[in-house]
Amino acid sequence: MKSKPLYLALVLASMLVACSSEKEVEWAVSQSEAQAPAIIPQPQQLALGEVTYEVPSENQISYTGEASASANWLQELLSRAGIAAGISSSQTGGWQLHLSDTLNQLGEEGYRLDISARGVQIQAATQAGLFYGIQTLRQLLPSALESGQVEDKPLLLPELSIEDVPHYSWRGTMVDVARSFFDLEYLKKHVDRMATYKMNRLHLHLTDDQGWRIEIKGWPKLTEVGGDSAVKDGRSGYLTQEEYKELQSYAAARNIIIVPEIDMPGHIYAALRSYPEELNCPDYTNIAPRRATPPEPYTGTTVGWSKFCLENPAIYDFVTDVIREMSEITTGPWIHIGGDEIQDPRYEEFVVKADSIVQDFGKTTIGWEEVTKAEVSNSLISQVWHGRVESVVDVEVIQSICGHFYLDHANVEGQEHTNNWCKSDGITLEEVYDFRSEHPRTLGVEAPVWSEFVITDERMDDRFWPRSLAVAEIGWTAPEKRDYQDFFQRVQQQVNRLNAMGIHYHQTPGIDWRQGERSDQHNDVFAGFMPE
Ligand code: TNX
Repeated sequence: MKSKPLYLALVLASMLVACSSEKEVEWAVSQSEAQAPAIIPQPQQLALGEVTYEVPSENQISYTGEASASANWLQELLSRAGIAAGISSSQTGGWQLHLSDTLNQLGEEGYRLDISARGVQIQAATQAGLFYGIQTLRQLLPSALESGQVEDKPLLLPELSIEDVPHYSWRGTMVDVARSFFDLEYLKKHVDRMATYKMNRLHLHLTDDQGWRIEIKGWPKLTEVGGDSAVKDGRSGYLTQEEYKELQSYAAARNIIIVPEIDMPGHIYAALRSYPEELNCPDYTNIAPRRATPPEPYTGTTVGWSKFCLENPAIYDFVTDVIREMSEITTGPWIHIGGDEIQDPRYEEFVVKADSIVQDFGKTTIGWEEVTKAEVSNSLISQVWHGRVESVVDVEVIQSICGHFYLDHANVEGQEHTNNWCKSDGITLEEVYDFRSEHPRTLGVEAPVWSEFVITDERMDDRFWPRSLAVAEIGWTAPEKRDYQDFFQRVQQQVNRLNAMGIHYHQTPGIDWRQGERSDQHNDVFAGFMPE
């Protein structure tokens, strides 16, 4: 152990002599990371000690309970820091993972992290809690680890004690893969990044007028025909069920649950085009105004003009088959039925039936807030996006209110290729951060990126980052602990990590983005890793 004054003096001295050498400047930066943790999302309680723990050369990870997967994660993190550590289930070892249901006060996802002269201990009641303790530890290590650059010098950790429990259980993002397709590789990257900041729900908007992106074995033309189109200049394609399941396992290992959305009864042209006979009314009266007629694809961006032929009972066979297959391949408890932006006298009847079909397959329904105009079951979860629907049911809500969370809107006023219907001057980092929920039944928050104009991976990165850092903190940190100025400072201290990770973030004005060079590839300490 080094005492703090001595340690500070060393850092300062190295900074003074470092100006001549870039390598030593980096040294000072990463040491100060160890000294002043700038964690996002902000932990609920953090007590910083006086001293710094120097990781010894011999290391051992020990675990209790069913924590062997967590031991694998920690071993991987340490090995990326150049530290070889064995794993044992004894109680000795400088790295201890303690899983026990006597820690129930930490809830489903909370953890305690203690770093002292005796070593590092993470405790939780669940694997998810241990995973998040490890993510916090990761943020205490030099960001260069993300890109695999092990520095040849002792690893220092600050003496501290953290007790941390999330404010909301739902901390999500949504990727619209329907207007423009995003493939398995991109979605895994996105999952890696979400996990770093303790986000836990990935909603996939799988279907819309422009494309159908999930294989349904009983209705193969959905992807053969409907998967082969996209918004103008966008990417077509689809996920096979195998790819969907692979993403789902990859995400589950990182405590992220996939929430699949099949948007119905509107936003459905890709399906109408794939099965024109089965799903349309005679003369296509269900497509109005007629923006496209099967077999033409639709490549525009207008919404609200297509729907199923709701008076045709056969559409319910289709809906049942699709929801059955989605339920079979989905391990999470939810199926999202969309339900937005459509007028029809039979709309409410449809939504009530679709909700009950989802429940028949053992899942819980989510819908965009319009579905609460209908007498749906009280287990349904409403996703609020404009806040104008007067709900006739008392249900839990996910907050995606567009003026804070629609990240397809501009980062700064006038940014090209953005939607602007909700807020014409864009949504700044601070405006995202300022969200506070007044709804007593708020499950949490979710930020969508719609892909009418987001047709490349770089643009998707640009819309999500750094604003997702604000979403992550709103989701995790108690409202009374949130402070924008403090958050902003911590974002500044994440820059070198975002750069090392190769995220194509938006260069939000006011932040100095020049710390380290942005890697030109996806890096993540845990990229591709799966515990045994
Ligand atoms: C509204 S939000 C939509 C989407 C668009 C988005 C563009 C919602 C349920 N519907 O269809 O892509 O605005 O910002």
